[in-house]
Amino acid sequence: MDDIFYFVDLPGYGYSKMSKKEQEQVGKFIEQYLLVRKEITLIIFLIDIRHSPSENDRLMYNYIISSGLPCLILANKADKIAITKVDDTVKALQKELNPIGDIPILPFSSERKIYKEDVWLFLDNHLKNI
Ligand SMILES: Nc1nc2c(ncn2[C@@H]2O[C@H](COP(=O)(O)OP(=O)(O)OP(=O)(O)O)[C@@H](O)[C@H]2O)c(=O)[nH]1
Ligand SMILES: [Mg+2]
Repeated sequence: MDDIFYFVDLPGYGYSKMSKKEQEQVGKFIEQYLLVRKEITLIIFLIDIRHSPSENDRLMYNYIISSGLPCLILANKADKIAITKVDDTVKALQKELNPIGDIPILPFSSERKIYKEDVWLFLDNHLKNI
């Protein structure tokens, strides 16, 4: 992005139709990548705003925490719920996943521009402080 930083999209576990063996290989790759790549300054972890964190979400969340890397959680697909419910839903997710509140959760939607602004603000701020 503007020769300043990279977004690196890692494979997820949601929609990917992989065999068990492939999943294991991908898991090892991600583990290695997060361990070896010293330039990583932030993990952006996308979850679905419509559901309580799944078992996989919790595994991934715990893994990210144990990596010690800074993390921003995005509650994605915010366009799929009523706009009036977004703030309370994000608060509920925060309580469920990170009650201490040291890992921020922001609403997001690939479809709605309104949620992008706060994410850019967060990223600007984060990049300024590393
Ligand atoms: N309505 C809506 N649909 C979305 C949003 N984000 C992603 N999707 C849809 O969700 C599906 C999966 O999106 P992907 O971007 O492939 O999800 P992913 O997390 O990268 O999937 P994996 O990497 O395979 O785990 C697609 O059909 C997208 O169009 C969103 O903010 N709103
Ligand atoms: Mg993907």
